[in-house]
Amino acid sequence: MSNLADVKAGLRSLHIETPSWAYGNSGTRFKVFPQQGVPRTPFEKISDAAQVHRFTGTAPSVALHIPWDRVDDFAGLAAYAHDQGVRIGAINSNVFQDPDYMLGSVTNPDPRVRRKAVQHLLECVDIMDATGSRDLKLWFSDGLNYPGQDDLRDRQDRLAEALREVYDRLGQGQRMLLEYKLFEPAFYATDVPDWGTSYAHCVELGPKAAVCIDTGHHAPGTNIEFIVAFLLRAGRLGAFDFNSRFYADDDLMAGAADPFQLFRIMYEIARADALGPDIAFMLDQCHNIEPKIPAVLRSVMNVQEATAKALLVDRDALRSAQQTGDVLGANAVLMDAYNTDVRPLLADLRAESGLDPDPTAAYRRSGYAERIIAERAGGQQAGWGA
Ligand code: LRH
Ligand code: MN
Ligand code: MN
Repeated sequence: MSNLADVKAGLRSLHIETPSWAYGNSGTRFKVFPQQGVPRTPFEKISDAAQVHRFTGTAPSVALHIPWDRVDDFAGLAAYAHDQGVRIGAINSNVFQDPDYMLGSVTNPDPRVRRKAVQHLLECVDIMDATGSRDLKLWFSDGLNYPGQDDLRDRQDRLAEALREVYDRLGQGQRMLLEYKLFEPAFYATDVPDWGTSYAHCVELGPKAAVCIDTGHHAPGTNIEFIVAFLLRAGRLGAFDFNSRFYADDDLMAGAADPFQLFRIMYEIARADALGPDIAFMLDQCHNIEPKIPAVLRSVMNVQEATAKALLVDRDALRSAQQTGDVLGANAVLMDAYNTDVRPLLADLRAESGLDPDPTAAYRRSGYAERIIAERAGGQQAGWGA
């Protein structure tokens, strides 16, 4: 058994960043079902994110997506976040919705479009300067639908050139996180399809570049914890976009589809003593049919539960079973930890920090949900593209 004080210390060091877009309306390409009380502005999104931190004590930052969260005064937005008890986290760029990007952004064959995309990424670094954000998160939808549509290798050259310009603009303490995704919206070839491509570009760029693993961005059956272990060993794991998937990039609540996978991922993090701030543990999910703030609370708690179980793994016993070739014994050590009910432990931890042991019940009692439904009347609710 691991030492309980160590488990609690590990859990206290875990911070989970929530995404501004999780609080807005979202849906599938078939329908967005609007919900009452949804934020209309980036300020209201931050106010919702602050509720998640207020009741969990473990979600102190909120990621922005530009231009969805564009405001005139980003320093003012950061000050507002501070007043609400949170801060601005990663700045996510968006070079996937403007019509100019139909054939790609930074890998587009047209130099004018590439320039426009790079200018957007540079503007995101300006925003980081204003908000005090550490991380620039890049995801490119760039890719091809048909063989022969463009030159695969030229596109890698264009990507490298764009990344270099943006990387060189990063200030002290700022980082670039390069996210990969196997497919969608491109269906034949994606320019950053996998961790290997992202890793290779990061190594070429320098030490401020690291890989972001979005758990929904792999082929079915991919062993994500292997990728985690590999990147940790190489010092290039910068961030997670946690979410769950049953089929593709489903963006469901983290830990909902496969809590065992989340545990295996968090075990590799615990094994590397990497729960601290060097890795950004972010959520990237959309709540299409469930109420948004309670869904984010559930997700944060699911990540905490997976982490608690990972920290409970008896690493000495595991190592000795591994070294003596005790296959079943080693597996049993891992499963014992996974099968532990950690909810009482997390309830204790919350009580020790002056929080309600049940964040969801406390949120429900707070009246916040009723208040935002009453107050957020009129105006345009935020959603993808708003
Ligand atoms: C792409 C992605 C990426 C985007 C977000 C909205 O599928 O995961 O992180 O920024 O969704
Ligand atoms: Mn993502
Ligand atoms: Mn995604």
